[in-house]
Amino acid sequence: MGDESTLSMEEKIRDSIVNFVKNSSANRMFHLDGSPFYEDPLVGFADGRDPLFEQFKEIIGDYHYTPREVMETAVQAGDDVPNQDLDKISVISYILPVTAKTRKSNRSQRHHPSLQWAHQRNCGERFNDAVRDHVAMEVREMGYLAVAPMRADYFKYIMEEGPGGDVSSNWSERHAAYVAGLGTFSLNDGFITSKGIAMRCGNIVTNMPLQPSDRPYPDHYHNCLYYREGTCKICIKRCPVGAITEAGHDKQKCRWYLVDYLGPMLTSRYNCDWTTGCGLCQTAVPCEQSIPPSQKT
Ligand code: B12
Ligand code: SF4
Ligand code: SF4
Repeated sequence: MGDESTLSMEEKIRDSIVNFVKNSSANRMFHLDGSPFYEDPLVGFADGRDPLFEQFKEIIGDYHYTPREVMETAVQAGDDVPNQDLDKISVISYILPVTAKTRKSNRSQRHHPSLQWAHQRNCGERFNDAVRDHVAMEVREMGYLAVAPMRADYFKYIMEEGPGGDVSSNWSERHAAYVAGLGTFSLNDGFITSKGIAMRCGNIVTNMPLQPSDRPYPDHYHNCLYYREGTCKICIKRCPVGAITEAGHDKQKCRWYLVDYLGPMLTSRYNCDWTTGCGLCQTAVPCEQSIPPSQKT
């Protein structure tokens, strides 16, 4: 971190996110031992007019917002910041890596998440909301529009009925993280970053001009060993309900297990009413904490 006056906008934003995650008293497992939910974040920037955002209307669905639509909605809503110019649009993207302690606690699990993982999924996501709000507020204080799409009242989940129906949303934070060069997707659908797959993430869309980060990966599956070299597939064995196969991730099966089965089950096991995930495909796998090295000898 450098002298505040000589820092670029990108460095200021990166420092602000890193410092907030490092120092916030909300980044604490307050129901357990008070240790952090997340380690030092990764931060990247995307050009909001990158053609990939338009392609996501095909890849994800026409309901998926582009950064331009996010900004236009903010202007139409009468946002009163001084700079309403939409010539430049940027997406700030960050990754919150789950701590080594929580990851370790989930590695030996076979059916349901550890208490630490469940706490991280539920209350850690409330901290993630605080990060989204903090960054949006800082950028607005610098005089620019700033919206965290997941905090907007129009954010919604898309649930298609029936077998094979898609489970999606109108703003995918991982797709924006891909455009910002922070990682790639994988066989189990999880997003693998340089700090691994065990993470949560967030985005803020702004009209502040920011230099886009490099996208170092040749395709959107590169960090997964199965897609890169046909090896691994360890996440298939980790999934307790068979939601992962060589054909990919069955979101309906996964969602049923996480929401309909684990929700009530954890209430009786851990005496809490948390929204949870099992995260077994994110732990005890070669991509848990880094981009996995080749398994070919
Ligand atoms: C709906 C949702 C779910 C659904 C569906 C997940 C899904 N894959 O979409 C269910 C309930 C199953 C779910 C489960 C979990 N979730 Co969830 N979920 C979301 C949510 C709210 C929206 C996801 C979304 O919009 N998906 C859109 C669809 C289209 O994405 P997709 O199908 O995976 O995308 C594929 C295609 O687009 C394809 N693709 C095809 N062509 C191309 C071309 C290009 C160029 C690109 C880039 C991609 C691409 O690549 C992708 C992978 O195959 C996000 C938060 C958010 N707003 O982003 C969190 C989020 C994805 N979940 C997260 C987590 C942590 C989990 C769980 C681990 C639960 C837990 N905490 O323990 C499990 C993991 C399941 C898994 N193996 O992925 C994290 C991501 C963690 C990670 N490493 O990826 C997110 C981002 C929450 C957050 N803010 O941090 N989740
Ligand atoms: S466990 Fe292996 S196959 Fe599964 S997502 Fe990670 S690298 Fe890919
Ligand atoms: S989150 Fe759990 S149920 Fe869903 S795919 Fe991963 S291991 Fe399977």
